[in-house]
Amino acid sequence: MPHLDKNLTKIPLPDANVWYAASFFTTETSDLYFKQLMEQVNWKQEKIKMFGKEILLPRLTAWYGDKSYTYSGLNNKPQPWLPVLLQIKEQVEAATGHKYNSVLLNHYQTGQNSMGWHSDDEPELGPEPNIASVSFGAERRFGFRHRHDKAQKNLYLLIKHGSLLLMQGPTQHNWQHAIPKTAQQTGSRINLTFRTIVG
Ligand SMILES: O=C(O)CCC(=O)C(=O)O
Ligand SMILES: [Mn+2]
Repeated sequence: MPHLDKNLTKIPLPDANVWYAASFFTTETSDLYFKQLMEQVNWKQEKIKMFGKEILLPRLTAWYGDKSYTYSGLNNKPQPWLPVLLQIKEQVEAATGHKYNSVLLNHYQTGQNSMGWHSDDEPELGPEPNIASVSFGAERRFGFRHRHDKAQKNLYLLIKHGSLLLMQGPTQHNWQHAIPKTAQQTGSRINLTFRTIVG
């Protein structure tokens, strides 16, 4: 299978450009980042409006970076970069060959926390967004679902502690992704998606 960086392997998904490195960070480094992010990030459970009703997001979130960003109707005012986030960003930029100016963080506290099917296709991400996704903590299933071609089967990856997943090119146009709930006993998982807000 083709390789981008020494660790990144291409996922065979048609109409997409997705790369994955299961052990992007060592276990030791991943344990340290997990602890620092748990303690230092300003985690909040946000309320969003859905069908005219206020609901709580089923996970904790935080937004850091240089630009604000509208997502699920929330205008996310960025918080200034933390040193740990800049450290991770630099390594991700070197491996993926892209620069990022923001990061959205998600903290899934149990298997009941989740992320519904969506594409990261907001206009401020530009026509072909580069989304670099780093995960620490519990392993969770990450699903891909084709947006237009019913013949394409869903694909599920088990996302590892210290891994990197890169979605680029036409991926967001053609596929949605999600973190489904699980009935299994699952500890905390933290995910960081590095993005570039244009304009
Ligand atoms: O937690 C994940 O792996 C996915 C996060 C995600 O899709 C997002 O933040 O847009
Ligand atoms: Mn996403």
